[in-house]
Amino acid sequence: MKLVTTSLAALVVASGAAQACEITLRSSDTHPEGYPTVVAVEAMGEMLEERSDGRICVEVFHSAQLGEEKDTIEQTQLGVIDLNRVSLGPFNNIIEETKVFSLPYIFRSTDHMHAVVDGEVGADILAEFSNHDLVGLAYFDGGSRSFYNSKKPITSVADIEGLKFRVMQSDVFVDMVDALGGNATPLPYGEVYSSIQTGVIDGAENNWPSFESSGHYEVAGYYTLDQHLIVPEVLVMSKTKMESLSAEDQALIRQAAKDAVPVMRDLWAKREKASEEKVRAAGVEIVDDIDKTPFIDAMDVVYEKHVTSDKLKDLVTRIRAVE
Ligand code: GTR
Repeated sequence: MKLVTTSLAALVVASGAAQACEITLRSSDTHPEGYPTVVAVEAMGEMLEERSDGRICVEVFHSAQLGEEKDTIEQTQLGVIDLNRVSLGPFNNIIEETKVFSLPYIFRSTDHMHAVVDGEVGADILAEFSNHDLVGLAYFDGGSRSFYNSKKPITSVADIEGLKFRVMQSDVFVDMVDALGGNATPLPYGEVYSSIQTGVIDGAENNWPSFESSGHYEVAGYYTLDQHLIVPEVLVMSKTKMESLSAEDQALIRQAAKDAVPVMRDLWAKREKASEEKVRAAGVEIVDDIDKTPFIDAMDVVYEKHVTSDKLKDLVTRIRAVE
């Protein structure tokens, strides 16, 4: 009996080895292991592996192992990286249409953002990636972003005056901080912690999970929930890589990416709460009763500067019309 069990186990191992991945998609993420975006792409990989009988696998390189977002986007366009989970922000200077999702206060809530990205506008913007050597596969959550800094609690727009904030590498965000009276410094995510620590910048802006997982809360003890941005994130694929695969495999990848979205949303909601608890417990001073109206009003200049073409104007109108 023992013999049979052993040989069965050996058979399972052997067949596992025989079905080694024929295609391994290398995927980039700036976030650490266990972060919702990382886990969601791993979940997508598990679905793909199962549905392709072990032929297609995904290997997630977390913690910016493959580089900072701006560089990994270029590498994905070149086909050096196969999959990339990134914020839409760093795409703004490359794919104009993505700007509309990076406009301050464009989304009324996370539910509104979900309704937009899950609908026609979301599909239209995802389709734009194919004009830039990429395939847009799915939208992930990026929560709402707010300002944090090492100097003082921000209780009104006036408090932002003269403070230096890191922003993602997009002109929209530079203009957003300028419009509030602050100074914007576009920097890669990985440089934010040390830049705050050494006083090169006073702060940055992000959502609860990023503020927490990056450790920025350790060096920036004031967080004001002005929620100026809800920027969706995207999972993109190299177009060259996608087109090198059979139609069946392409469909499997698209479907697995879609199926990873609810997994992601569930993980995100849980992590937002856990990160908030951790940051509050660490003693960060949180301003959560800020009057957002003056912040919203100050953004008119950002819209005037960036929403100039009929195409973008139309997209903004369509986003606002979504219930
Ligand atoms: C995070 C986002 C990352 C990255 C980062 C940043 O919220 O998930 O993709 O864009 O912000 O500020 O650079």
